[in-house]
Amino acid sequence: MLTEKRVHELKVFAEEIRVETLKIIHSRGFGHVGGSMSLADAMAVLYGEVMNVRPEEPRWEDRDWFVLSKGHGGPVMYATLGLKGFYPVEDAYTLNQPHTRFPSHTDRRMTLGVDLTTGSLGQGMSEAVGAALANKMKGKTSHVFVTVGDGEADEGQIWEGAQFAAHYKLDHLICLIDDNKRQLDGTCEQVMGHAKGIGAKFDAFGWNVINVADGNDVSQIYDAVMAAYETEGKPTCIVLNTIKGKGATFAEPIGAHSSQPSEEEWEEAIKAAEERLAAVRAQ
Ligand SMILES: Cc1ncc(C[n+]2csc(CCOP(=O)(O)OP(=O)(O)O)c2C)c(N)n1
Repeated sequence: MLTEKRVHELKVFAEEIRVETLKIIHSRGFGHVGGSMSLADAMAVLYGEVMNVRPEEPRWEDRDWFVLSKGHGGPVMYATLGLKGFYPVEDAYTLNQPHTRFPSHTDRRMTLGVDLTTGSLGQGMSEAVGAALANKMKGKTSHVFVTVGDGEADEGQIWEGAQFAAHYKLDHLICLIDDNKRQLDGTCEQVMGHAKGIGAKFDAFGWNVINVADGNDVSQIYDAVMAAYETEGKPTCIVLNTIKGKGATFAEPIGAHSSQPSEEEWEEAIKAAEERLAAVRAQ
C-alpha cells in the first residue's frame, strides 16, 4: 500500500499533468482534451510510482514499456514525459506545429520516451502484445503497459491481440482501459455497446480482469497494478471507470472528445487547473 505522503505526491503529479496537458493543447489551439485529461491519474501512477524508466536513457533495454494505443491522447503523454524529465515540458508547447517533435498522435521516431507509434486505433494493442512476447522470449521481467480507449475497444484488432496475449500467457502485459463512456461520435453505448461490458469480454478472452471503481483515484489505480503484478499465467486488464475531460472546465461538463474553445475559455480552464493544483499541493 502507498503511504499517505506518496498518495499526496501522486495526486499533485496528476494535477501537474493536467495543467501541462492543457497548456500543450492550448499551444495549438485545439485538440483531444477529453481523452487526455481522463488518463492523467493513471499516467501519474505509472510514471510517478510504478514504471521503471530512465529519462536520461530513454531506450534502456530493461525499462518497462508504455504504449498509448489510444494515440490521440498524445498530449497527456507529452506532459507526463516532460514532467518526468525526458525533455523540458515546454518543448511540447509546439504540439502538431511545423518541425515539432510532438505530433498530435504519439510517434516513437519523434519523441523521447515514446516506445511505440500509435494513432490508428487498435494497432497499439498488437504492438504491446509483440513487445511483451519479445520481452518474455528474452527472459526479461519488465512489464508492458498499454492504454486502450473504450471506443477503441470496438476495433477487431484489440480482440486479436487479446486472444494472442492470453494464448501466450503474457502475464507481464497490463492493459488499462480508459472507460470514460464516450468516444468521438457520442456515448459508447450509442455507437457500439459492449453488451456485458469490456471487462466481461477480456475475461472471456482468458484475461485476469480488475475493475477500478474510480479510475481517477491514484490509490485505487496503484492497488490494481499491484494486484496485476501478482497475477501469473495470464495478462491483466484493468478497467478504469474514468471521466472524460476531467478537470477541463470547457470539456468535462459535456464529455467533449476534441475541443477548440475560445481564448477566454482556455484562460479560464488553465486558471482553474492551476488553482486545483495549488489546492491539492496545500492539502
Ligand atoms: C482505425 C481508426 N479509426 C478511426 C480513428 C478516428 N478516431 C480517433 S479517436 C476516435 C474515438 C476513440 O474513442 P475512445 O477510444 O473512447 O477514446 P477516448 O474517449 O478515450 O479519447 C476515433 C474514432 C482512428 N484514429 N483510427
